[in-house]
Amino acid sequence: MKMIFRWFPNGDDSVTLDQIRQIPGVSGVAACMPHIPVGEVWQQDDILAMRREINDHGLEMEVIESVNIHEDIKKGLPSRDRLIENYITTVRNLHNAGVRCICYNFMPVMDWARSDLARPIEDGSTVMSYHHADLDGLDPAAIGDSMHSEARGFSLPGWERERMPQMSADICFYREMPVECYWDNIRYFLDAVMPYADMYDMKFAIHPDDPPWQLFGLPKVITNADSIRKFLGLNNSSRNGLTLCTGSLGANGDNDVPSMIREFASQGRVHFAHLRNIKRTPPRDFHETAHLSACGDLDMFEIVRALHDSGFDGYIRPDHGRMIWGEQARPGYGLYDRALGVEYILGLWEACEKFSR
Ligand code: CS2
Ligand code: MN
Repeated sequence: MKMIFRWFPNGDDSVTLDQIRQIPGVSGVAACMPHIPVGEVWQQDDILAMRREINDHGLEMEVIESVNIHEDIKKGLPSRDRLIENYITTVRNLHNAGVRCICYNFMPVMDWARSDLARPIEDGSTVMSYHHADLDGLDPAAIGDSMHSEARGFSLPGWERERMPQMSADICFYREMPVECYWDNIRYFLDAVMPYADMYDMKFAIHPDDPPWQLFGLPKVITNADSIRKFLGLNNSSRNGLTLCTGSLGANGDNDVPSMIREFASQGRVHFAHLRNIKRTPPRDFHETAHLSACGDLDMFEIVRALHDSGFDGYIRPDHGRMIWGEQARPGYGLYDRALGVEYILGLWEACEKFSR
């Protein structure tokens, strides 16, 4: 298992590589290139320059989060073949730079959605929260505007400003699409790309939908154990795997996250784990919390133990944290609470290791 930390290059992060290096037990970062428009090739030289910067700070760059999928691929438009070719070129360039694992998602139109990026909780910190009734029925472009106004100037991957004007039209497009067509488009992508994943020994780790239920009438597909089984069955390569995001899947109280980990990690299909905790207000509302089990509804000990018992040897990172101690950072992505999360997870892992001897 390797513990890593998400990091955005080019000054698009309040957290520095020097700070990340000083978090005990962190060996590398999950890096990205959000300044490259989705669908364009990531050039070898740019990737190598980013890797050099990361390596010069004593950290590894084995994971990319994310290489996003162009909307035309998700829609199944004729232009997808050229875009998939670009994707494969990017995979090759990343492989040449030593990258081993790519996190991506197949969420239509947008990445995760929240109604509030800075909701105060009892301890005086702020967290991201989701109130279903506040979001559904609203114009997503207006939601995007309000998210950007709370993002302190940092990028919000999946909510790129240039895509906002197109959002409503895209949503209408998907509402007309039978969900099986959407699955066909996933399969088409996997059939095209997985041979190269095998050739370049690149692990593909799809991130579940966040939240894991329908919003804006969009198809949501990676939401529970059944849908993950279906997804993995589309392509049987062991490199066709998951980013097991506990907060995303755990937002639905019917999802037994430790048992999902036991099933999929023991098959070698979990390549990357995002660990965070949430507090649910059923049926559809939740807010994010500190990582500690006592702070939320997820049992982080059982989650870490399930990974450990399954022989998990992929990457783990803390996911969203609270904003604490007056920090000003990208919502969910401050240094302090995620660093606390790292140490807690590593403590649980060490206990699992020692008890299993
Ligand atoms: C992340 C996702 O910030 C987050 O919630 O877990 O945005 C994740 O990076 C993407 O969905 C992966 O493609
Ligand atoms: Mn996640």
